[in-house]
Amino acid sequence: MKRIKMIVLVAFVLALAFASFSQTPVARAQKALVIAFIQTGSESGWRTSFTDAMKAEATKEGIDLKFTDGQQKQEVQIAGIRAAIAQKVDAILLAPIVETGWDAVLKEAQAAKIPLIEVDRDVKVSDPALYPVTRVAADFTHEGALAASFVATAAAANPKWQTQCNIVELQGTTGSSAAVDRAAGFANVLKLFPTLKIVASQNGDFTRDGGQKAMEALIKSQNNLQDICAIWSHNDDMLLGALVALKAAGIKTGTGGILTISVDGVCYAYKALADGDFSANVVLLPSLGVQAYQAVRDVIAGKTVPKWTVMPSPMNIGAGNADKFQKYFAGGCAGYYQG
Ligand code: GYE
Repeated sequence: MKRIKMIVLVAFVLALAFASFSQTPVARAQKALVIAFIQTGSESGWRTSFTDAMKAEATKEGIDLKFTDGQQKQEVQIAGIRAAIAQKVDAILLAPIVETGWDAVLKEAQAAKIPLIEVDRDVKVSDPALYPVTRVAADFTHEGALAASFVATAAAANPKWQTQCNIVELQGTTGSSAAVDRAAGFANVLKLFPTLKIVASQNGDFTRDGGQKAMEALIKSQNNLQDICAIWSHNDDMLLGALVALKAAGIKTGTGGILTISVDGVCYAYKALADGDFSANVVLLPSLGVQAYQAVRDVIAGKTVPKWTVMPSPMNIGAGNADKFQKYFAGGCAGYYQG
């Protein structure tokens, strides 16, 4: 009897050992990375493409992505971060709507030892120790500088604007790093060109509707834009909205008209470039998923990560390049962005 008991016990121990030996690596490999992605909302075509790209890449990489739509409200984003902390996710990706007001919740994420990584816009913190572990984003200041360089070059080439180029500006969400940095980059370059001047700015909140309303106001306040040389818009959607107002007022932009430049490179912007309504465009890639998820893995693995992974922002010039842009909207802009 004792012997039988002994055999049963040995068999049981062996079975347990075999089970743990054969299952642990499998179980470990199957444990998906759980990442919370706290998005600003869905204000623009670029934003929607960015959300779609983050989700698609997560699926491809087997990541369990917990998505929060911030609905353009910082409180909703903060609540999303707190929920992610409570869920004990592996990491949090934040696209902050505005720069300030994050100190408390960043402290909470740090206390919970959950790495928080920025994608897209930036934050400003009162204590550098609170700054997110790393950031994956384009350089918005550079984008603004590129836009101003385009206006300076194009104005210099046109006898009408060589001596004076008055610019109107459509600004993105107040307090967002995308609006603040783009405005600063543009202003930096403008300082070098005394004949170039921003004569009026209007906020369009990065939306089409906002851009249209802002342009309607500018058309009224700026004498039907008669003395305006260029329109500088912090994103494509506002300029696309503005185009509705401009066309209704019979004001020509792009080829043979007021210069325009905006940032993003959504599908409809390529169409406007090809149609001669937009003059130029700075491209912002929405596909930040690969770099963002790699950053999460690196941080979790304890690797040293750069403070900022800068994504490229090339520029497209409309004139003479219509054929080159066809491929972007050949499908009818069904998915909005086809870049
Ligand atoms: O250009 C705009 C969006 O934060 C850089 O936000 C981003 C900007 C983008 O709504 O379309």
